[in-house]
Amino acid sequence: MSRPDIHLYTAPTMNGWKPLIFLHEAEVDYDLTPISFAKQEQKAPDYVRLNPNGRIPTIVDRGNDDFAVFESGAILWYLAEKYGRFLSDDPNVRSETLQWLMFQMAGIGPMMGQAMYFQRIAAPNGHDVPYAIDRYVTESRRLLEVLDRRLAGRDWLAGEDYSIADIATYPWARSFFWANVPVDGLDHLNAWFQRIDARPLTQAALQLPEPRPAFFGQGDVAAATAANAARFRP
Ligand SMILES: N[C@@H](CCC(=O)N[C@@H](CS)C(=O)NCC(=O)O)C(=O)O
Repeated sequence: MSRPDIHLYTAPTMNGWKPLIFLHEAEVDYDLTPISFAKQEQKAPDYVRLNPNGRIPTIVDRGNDDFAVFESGAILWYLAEKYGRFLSDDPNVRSETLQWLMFQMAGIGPMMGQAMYFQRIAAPNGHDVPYAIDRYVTESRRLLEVLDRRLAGRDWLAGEDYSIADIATYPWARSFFWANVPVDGLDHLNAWFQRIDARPLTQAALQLPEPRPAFFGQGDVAAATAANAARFRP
C-alpha cells in the first residue's frame, strides 16, 4: 500500500494543530509522528535538519521529493497551494487571507504565546513577572479586539469561506482561557468561535495527537498547568 504524500511532525499545541485542522478539513490522507517536548525530540539533529528552528510543526511531502516545510503559516500556505483548498484564487481575497494569516503569525501567536509563557511556565517555576504578564495580556486583548472589529458583519476573516487565516487564528484565539485574556464584550469574535466550535473536522483535529482540554478551560486546569510548567522548566 502506498504511503500518503504528507508526513506531519507535530504536538498538541496552538501551532501544532494548524496543519492537522487543514488536513482534516480538506479530508487529506496523511501520517503523523508525534513530537515529545519532554524528550526534547524537537531538538534532535535529524529533526532539526527538517526544521532549523527546532520547533513543531513540520511537514515532509513525499509526493514532492521529500520536500520539508517548517513554520506553521508557510505549511498552511503550502498545503493550500498543493490541494487547492482554503485559499481563494481571487487576487484580492487571496491577499486579504494572507494579510490575516500574517497578522496571526506576527501578532496573535507571539503575544498570546508570551502571555501563556509568563503565566503558565515562568510564574509556576518561580519567575513571576507581573509587568510582563500585564504587557502581554493587554496587547493580546488589543489584538483580539482587532479580530472582533474585522468579524463585524462577516462570518470569516477573509472572503466568504473558511480559509487558512481562520485555521491559523482559531487555535490561538480560542485558547484565550490559557492566556488569561478576557473576551467579554467581543461579540463578533465569540460568534466566530461558535461557528468554528461547530465544525466537526476542526474539532476532531484538536483531539490529536492528544487532547488538551485545559487550554480551553476544561478539566483539571491546575494539574495541566503544573505538568506544562514541568515540561518547559527553564
Ligand atoms: N513560528 C513557529 C513557532 C513554532 C513554535 O513555537 N512551536 C512550539 C509549540 S507551539 C514549540 O515547538 N515549542 C517547543 C520548544 O520551544 O522547544 C511556527 O508557527 O511554526
